[in-house]
Amino acid sequence: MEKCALITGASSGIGAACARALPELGWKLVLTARREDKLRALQQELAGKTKVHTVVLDVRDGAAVAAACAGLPPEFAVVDLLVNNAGLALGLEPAHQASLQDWETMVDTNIKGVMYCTRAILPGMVARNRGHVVNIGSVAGSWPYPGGNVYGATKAFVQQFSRNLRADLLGTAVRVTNIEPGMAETEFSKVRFKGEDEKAQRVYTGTEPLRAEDIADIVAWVASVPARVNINNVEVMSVNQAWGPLAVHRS
Ligand code: NDP
Ligand code: 8X3
Repeated sequence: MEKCALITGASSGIGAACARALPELGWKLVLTARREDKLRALQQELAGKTKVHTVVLDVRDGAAVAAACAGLPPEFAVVDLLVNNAGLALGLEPAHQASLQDWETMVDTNIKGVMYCTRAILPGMVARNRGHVVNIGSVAGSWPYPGGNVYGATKAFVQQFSRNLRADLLGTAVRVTNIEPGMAETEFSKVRFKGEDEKAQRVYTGTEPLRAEDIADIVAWVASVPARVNINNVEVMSVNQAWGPLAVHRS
């Protein structure tokens, strides 16, 4: 039986890689993002591999999320895997110089978007007593770094929300996983630095970061383990990334 996965932010990076990885495991797909052309291209690429339904959706719009999830065509209406992947970082300025608008966009996307999508899909999972919510958090949710201020805080929300979902869902067969990647080469830095391509590219120069496919493989794995197993969280970095020492200011 084909099961249905709904992926937010499927138009690039990790979300698109998940869309490419899941069909091999028998998943049909609902792909959502704001960029319709990218969704359509991916739908065409996957034709013949699985059934794909696309929905142009801005996860910041709670009413639109609720309507989209309630209005899925019957063939895609039973979502057994929700991948809350849509998200972004904007800017790397220290808190006293950062843009308040950027902060609001990150909160609206990374926090409220995850809330809206989860709240729309989860009741069906609980009613059927099966399903899996996979959130794409970040190492930034656990580990601070200069300029990570609100972005890291949104991912800390995702981490604790994931744990609290598990607490609420105890006694059901619905699973929750938070995947916490480190640096992965996607459109992430291009978005963070608002199209400053050279600055974005410098993030990855001279190193080998994670690839979107590496995270998609983990999504596929956590969704494939036996139903009795819940992978709570997976923190993953490139072998070229690790923690730094605590910083000390000396005058
Ligand atoms: P990309 O920029 O390549 O992809 C981000 C995706 O999110 C795009 O498909 C974009 O689609 C979508 N998106 C952004 N805002 C919205 C919105 N308001 N509504 C709907 N979709 C939206 O970056 P990544 O693939 O790297 O990012 C995916 C997730 O992984 C994010 O949550 C990110 O925080 C997380 N992550 C990334 C890491 C990295 O180093 N790359 C490391 C750790 C976590 P569109 O613009 O078409 O709407
Ligand atoms: C993305 C990883 O280190 O750029 O979440 O915040 S990092």
